[in-house]
Amino acid sequence: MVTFNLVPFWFPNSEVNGGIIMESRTFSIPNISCGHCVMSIKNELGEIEGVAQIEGVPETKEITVAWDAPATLEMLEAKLTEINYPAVG
Ligand SMILES: [Cu+2]
Repeated sequence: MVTFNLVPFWFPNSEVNGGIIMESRTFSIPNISCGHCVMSIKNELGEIEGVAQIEGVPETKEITVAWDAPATLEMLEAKLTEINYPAVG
C-alpha cells in the first residue's frame, strides 16, 4: 500500500510534460536508512519507462514518484518489493 499525495511541492499543478497530467504518489518505505538507499531506489525506479521524476527524503523514509504510461503503480510497487524496499500503507 502507498500513501496518496495529491500535490507534491515540486509538482504544483500536477501538469508537466507539455500539459500531460501525470500520476504521482508518495511511497512510505521503512527500509530506507540513509541517502544511499534513496539513491538506489532512484536508480532502480528511474529505469522504468514512463517514470518522470523521483524525489526522496531519507529522514522521513519517503519517495515521491511522478509517472505516466507505460509505467503503472503496480510496476513501481513490484520494483520496490523486488529491490527489498517495499512500500507500506
Ligand atoms: Cu541506506
